[in-house]
Amino acid sequence: VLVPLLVGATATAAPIAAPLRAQLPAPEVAADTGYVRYNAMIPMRDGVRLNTEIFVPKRTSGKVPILLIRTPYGVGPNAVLGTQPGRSLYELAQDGYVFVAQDLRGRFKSEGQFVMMRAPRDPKVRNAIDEASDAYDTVDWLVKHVPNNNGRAGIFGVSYAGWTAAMALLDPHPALRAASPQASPADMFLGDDFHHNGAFRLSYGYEYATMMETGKEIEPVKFDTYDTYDWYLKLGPLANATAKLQGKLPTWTDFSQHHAYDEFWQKQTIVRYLTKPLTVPTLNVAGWWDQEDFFGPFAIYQALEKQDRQNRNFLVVGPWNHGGWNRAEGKTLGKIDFGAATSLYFRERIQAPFFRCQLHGRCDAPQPEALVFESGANEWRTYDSWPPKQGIQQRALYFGPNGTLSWSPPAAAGAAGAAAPTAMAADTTRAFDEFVSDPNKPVPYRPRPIEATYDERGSGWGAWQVEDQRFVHNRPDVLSWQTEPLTEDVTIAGDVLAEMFASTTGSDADWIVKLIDVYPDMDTTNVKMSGYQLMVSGEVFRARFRNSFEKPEALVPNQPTPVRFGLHGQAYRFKKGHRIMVQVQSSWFPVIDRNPQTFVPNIFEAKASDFRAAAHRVFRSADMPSHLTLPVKEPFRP
Ligand code: PG9
Repeated sequence: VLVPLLVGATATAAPIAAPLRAQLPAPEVAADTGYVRYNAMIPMRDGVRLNTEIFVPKRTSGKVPILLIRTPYGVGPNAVLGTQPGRSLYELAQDGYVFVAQDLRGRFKSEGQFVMMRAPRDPKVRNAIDEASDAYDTVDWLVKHVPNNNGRAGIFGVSYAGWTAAMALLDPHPALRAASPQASPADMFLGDDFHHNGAFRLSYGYEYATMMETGKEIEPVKFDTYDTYDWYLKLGPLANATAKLQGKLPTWTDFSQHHAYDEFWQKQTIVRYLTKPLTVPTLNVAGWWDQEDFFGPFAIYQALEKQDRQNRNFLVVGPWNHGGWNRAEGKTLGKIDFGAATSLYFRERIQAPFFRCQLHGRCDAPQPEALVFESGANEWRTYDSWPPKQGIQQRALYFGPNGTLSWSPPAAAGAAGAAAPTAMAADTTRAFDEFVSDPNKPVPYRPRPIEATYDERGSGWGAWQVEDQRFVHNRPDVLSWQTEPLTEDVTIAGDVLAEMFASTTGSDADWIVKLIDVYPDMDTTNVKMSGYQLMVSGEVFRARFRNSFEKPEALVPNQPTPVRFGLHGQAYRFKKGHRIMVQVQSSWFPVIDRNPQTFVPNIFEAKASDFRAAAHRVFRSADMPSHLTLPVKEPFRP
């Protein structure tokens, strides 16, 4: 329910310094929110004005800091309703802030042109702009014009707004005293929304570009097919979408032209620019099951860490999906129960104290370097680095015969002392598992129907990464290996790595590897969860990029090739009685576009006839021991 705003200044409006009064439009008072609302078109250095909603608390005993969100999703006059009980700003509001929300260039009521993930400006070009300069100019204006502010500002936000918060760190205004980039993307080719390891995120890329670039406001795609798995399959090669869109979506045109990690993607990547000593205390936030931007927060945290001489850079990771820490209590995600209200904990005990300390100067206990939620154990843990170094063993978990998974490497075949083959030539004597991957019958990434990402009737998108993987287990095109039930808990903390040897009869392939916690066959603690297959980490790798993301290369048919990639970090406890499972497959449709499996220079130009079934092998011999490397916490008794 939206609260109507009363128009007109009242006696409760905060006093404004006389010379500035003329520059601010008349305030409007939101009847029962406790804030006075101002709207301002704030001028940037190039003259473009950005629509900004400013909410000044009516009852404060002194001056208060400013908290700024810069977003492409529309700010509206009701943004301050987020301060109501149960909403995401409630805990912050208890300390007293001027809340400010701003439309990015070209979005909603702001002037100028929107450019998706606008690359940082060239400092040599006079009056050049980017999100860092827009943040700077905004903070500068706010501290000079907003009534009752204490001269300190913080910037925060989730995802796109998290990225604008991170961008503000490239050229921070002296009044910017705290930042919290939350689920911020960092690299749209290597990770995050648009590609993972070079594999194109088709459904997300298509639906997001349409939603953002059809007009200045949000316009979700209107599908004529409810199950978008069918819609995307019927669409056929990506070239059909390019033809349909007729160049109307600049971001799609960029996808189709920049199919490898070229200058276009590289110059967008924020981490390249985070090269100055960090002056602004920064709280980086991520969710272990973030379906959109999981790569970014770690990449940004790590880049800032290199510049952090005074211990101002912090990391928080909870059991959340994209932005889940801002929604409700965070006790569950999909069917997974974390035993406590983790989102509420974050807002009350981490985020509010962080800004209180940096902006109000009232500090409680110091913020730990890395505060991460260990799912499975369902407890918060602190570390003095991430990934942690002490008390961690890197242990390989090997794929074995008959679907087994073990901590021991495969034994050499044949008589003891037989020379191991050295060349990676075609060799049928090695042990392997095989499946046929058919791009015309791709494996769905979540149970169908796959509703549109932003379907207003609800979508399984937000929790797809915690779906029970039994929906694909034992499909003929999904391999799996699992341990015996564990006799002790196994806890991991750090980065998970897939190190496989694989071949295809085709000349290109995608490899998807999933690390899974298999609940007990009969789980007496919660019988309905018996046998549940929870994906703990998972990632895709497009084999054409195995040697270089800049220069894709065809695979040699039938030749075993090393495939090595990260499944990202995790902090997870596999409990006694559970099993650890690995699944490997070659499609994740339609979140990942179909690999034609026939090498073509640009998959956006592949023809229908290029999409061909191929036999894929994963080797598990002594000389090609495919495995995952897990950061296992001590004590570890396999
Ligand atoms: N994941 C969204 C996004 C961020 C940046 C670029 C493109 C998409 C978001 O939730 O804002």
